[in-house]
Amino acid sequence: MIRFPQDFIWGASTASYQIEGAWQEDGKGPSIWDNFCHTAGKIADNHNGDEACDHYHRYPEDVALMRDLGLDAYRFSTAWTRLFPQGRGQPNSKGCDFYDRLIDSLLDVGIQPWLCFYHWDLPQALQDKGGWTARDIVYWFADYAGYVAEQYGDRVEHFLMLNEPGSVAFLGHLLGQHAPGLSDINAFLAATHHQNLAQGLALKLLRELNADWQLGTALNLQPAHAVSESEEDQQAAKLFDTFANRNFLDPLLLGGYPALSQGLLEPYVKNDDIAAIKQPLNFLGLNLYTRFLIQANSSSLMGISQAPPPADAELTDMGWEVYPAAMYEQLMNLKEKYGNPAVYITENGAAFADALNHRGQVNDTRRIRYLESHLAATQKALAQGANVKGYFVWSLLDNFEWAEGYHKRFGLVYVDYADKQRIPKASYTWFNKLICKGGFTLSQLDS
Ligand code: GCO
Repeated sequence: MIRFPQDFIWGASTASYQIEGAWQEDGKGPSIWDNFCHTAGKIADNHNGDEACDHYHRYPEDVALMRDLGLDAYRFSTAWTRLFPQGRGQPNSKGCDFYDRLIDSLLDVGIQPWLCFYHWDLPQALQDKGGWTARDIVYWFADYAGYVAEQYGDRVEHFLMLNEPGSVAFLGHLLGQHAPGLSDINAFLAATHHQNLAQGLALKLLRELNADWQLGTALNLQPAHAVSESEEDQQAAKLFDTFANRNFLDPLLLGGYPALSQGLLEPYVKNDDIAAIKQPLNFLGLNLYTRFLIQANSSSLMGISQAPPPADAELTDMGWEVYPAAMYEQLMNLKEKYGNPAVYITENGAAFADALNHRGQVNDTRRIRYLESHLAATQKALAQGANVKGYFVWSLLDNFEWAEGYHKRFGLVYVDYADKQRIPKASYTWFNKLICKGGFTLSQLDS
């Protein structure tokens, strides 16, 4: 039996734009994702989050699903433009009321609300002023986070500043695959530094507002492995790890950018920015799905590119290699090189081509096997002293998977997007049993 500590926190994660829908309801303003999706050709089959899972109206049903799942905690994000339609200025009371209702519903069934201030849906009005490339955003974000914390901090104890600033910088400002759809090295570097700085200001402000709040942030930290032993590929992997992982980990936990990136980031770093970024955390959120194989590639923007997984690798529906050792590797890396901070795995899960069988059920044995293998790797790191305090599966519900639209299903609960019906999958039942038992025995599941 693979067991976890009695006080280990079991949760599930979602994000506002991916599940809420109601994109214009009750005074909500447009976000960059609303506009990105409404731009033809950006998203698979021009899908968008206008309705998503309609969580805005169906949250009571979703909270009941969380209750029956036996969750200790639920990680969600607030939509900045539901609270501040123009990003700043007068708060929108109806938007605020939604999160009041959601939080109260969670507390009513004994589930801890874990609130993330930012899961990518920046107000378009702030993007029009430069968004993450404008240094003033650090103040706009801190003001927003301070307001939200004061609004809900009487009932919410755990706050996450950002979700995956690395993805925002890379996908949204360098590769152009995510909103705001920029492909510019300077935008990438500015977004990297300004998110770090905004996070630091918000952490400092919240710490001053209430020393009892548990403050953290969620970083995507996929290990980067060189595709070959060649010097070029080894260097490429180191460069990728620097810009995707260490540029967010090191200033926050070690108090400085890695040597490889200092020169490029230097134009954006002013005065005592580094000291402002390095703020004490109560926990670090780790979002981990796979590893990346990296190769040198002279024709690509930074001379590096991702290599395809090994021919014999098992892949998820996203084309990501199923590589549970990445979880062990990253948890031990945080233990050995970053002071063994308290870590909650705030995202881990997999997309598979889930379909209803003739009995209207989803027998997602591949997802169960994926979760088991990654939890076994987690438990192995725990047993070797990694300070892992909890695990949030991505995701509670199938939802809008960014550029892939609704084609990729990560949920423990299947969503029929035609009528928004929720159907718990076999992995939902499996996760409930795991939570009840505090562990699991590796299933002898057929594939
Ligand atoms: C991320 C985001 C989630 C994704 C999930 C699957 O980690 O990219 O936090 O919004 O949906 O990771 O890609």
